[in-house]
Amino acid sequence: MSSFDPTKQDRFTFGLWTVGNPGRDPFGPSVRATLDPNHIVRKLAECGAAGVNLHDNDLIPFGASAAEQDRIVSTFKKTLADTGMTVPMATTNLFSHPVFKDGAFSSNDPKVRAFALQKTMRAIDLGAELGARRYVFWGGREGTDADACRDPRTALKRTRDAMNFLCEYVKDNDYGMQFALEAKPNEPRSEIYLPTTGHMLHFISTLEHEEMVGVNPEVAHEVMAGLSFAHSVAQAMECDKLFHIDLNGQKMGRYDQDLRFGSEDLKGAFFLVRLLEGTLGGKRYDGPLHFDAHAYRTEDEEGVWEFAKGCMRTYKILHQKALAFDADSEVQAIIAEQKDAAIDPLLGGGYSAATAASLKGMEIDVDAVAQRGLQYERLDQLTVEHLLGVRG
Ligand code: DIG
Ligand code: MN
Ligand code: MN
Repeated sequence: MSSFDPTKQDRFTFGLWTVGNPGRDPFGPSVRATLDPNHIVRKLAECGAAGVNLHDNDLIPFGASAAEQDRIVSTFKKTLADTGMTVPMATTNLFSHPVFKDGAFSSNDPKVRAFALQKTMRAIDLGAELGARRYVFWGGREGTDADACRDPRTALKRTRDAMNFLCEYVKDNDYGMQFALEAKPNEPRSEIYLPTTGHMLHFISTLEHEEMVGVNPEVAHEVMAGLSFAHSVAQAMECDKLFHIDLNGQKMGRYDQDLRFGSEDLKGAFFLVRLLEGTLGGKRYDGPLHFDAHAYRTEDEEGVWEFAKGCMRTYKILHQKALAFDADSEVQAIIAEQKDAAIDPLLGGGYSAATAASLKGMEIDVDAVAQRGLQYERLDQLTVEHLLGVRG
């Protein structure tokens, strides 16, 4: 057993739809057979994952009878028990069926909005039955192609009404679930409402039960928006709203690639793991580490499991590198908090007229301060050398 072999304590999870992705894309059909959910659970357990996540229709075919659903769920629960795998997160597929072609909660058609609530309540029931404590909402179709189709403020109000209603549903049934909202800027719609984690964080503050609602940032989605994923996650952590996370890899300026974690921007992945694991100080993230990613279309089933193992192994390698980096005395010296006995008491302690007078009257030699070199070239070289394995 190497120190990079995943264990249940690592809290790694995969969605049924991730390793179950049959390799279909807009330019070609599936290249792999559809995998049975129970087979997926057993194989993920073998790979060292701790849990599996699901959309309702990843497990229960759309339109299945109640008897069919009971049979499927009963078999699935037995597989979970046999393998010790858990279901930390559940979600609703509100994007595949054509009825959602113009959105779900934000649709102009009240019948669609009603069906979206019905489908989500049933999926929440399923998630609760499987033990999920987090419920993700990804509004893949909540957006526009022809932007004149609705006032964007109306879309936000409809989404808020749905979130408020569903928070009440969870409270009414005492499910003890938290909601995690997942942003994406575009694809499959030209524009998706609430396109980044930052937009979601503000939206959450407008909800009736904002304490129940956080975010589920995804690497690929913030990178698609041209943003630093680690900075988006840091803002969510700083306000205690990182309720879940979707890890994967993404090239800047591409469609949503959902690549193996760490397979593209290694430095970005390193700074993310450093943040989540708290090696730089501050609170660490202790929720599920979910890989919302899939194998290349070139792969057979064996390649899919290599993909899954690679996601987890790279995360653990980067965690070890982050520990070494933040234990490096030269790194520590460069990033150490600068102290100033005269100024520190005046900053961050709030306002007073005396503090204002002291700051206004303070003599600061700005030219001397401006001349100071910050050693960031050395710091980034140290970062690169830790990543390249020649230091640490
Ligand atoms: C896409 O990134 C979305 C869907 O796969 C799912 O609804 C959500 C949960 O991870 N991510
Ligand atoms: Mn994605
Ligand atoms: Mn996702």
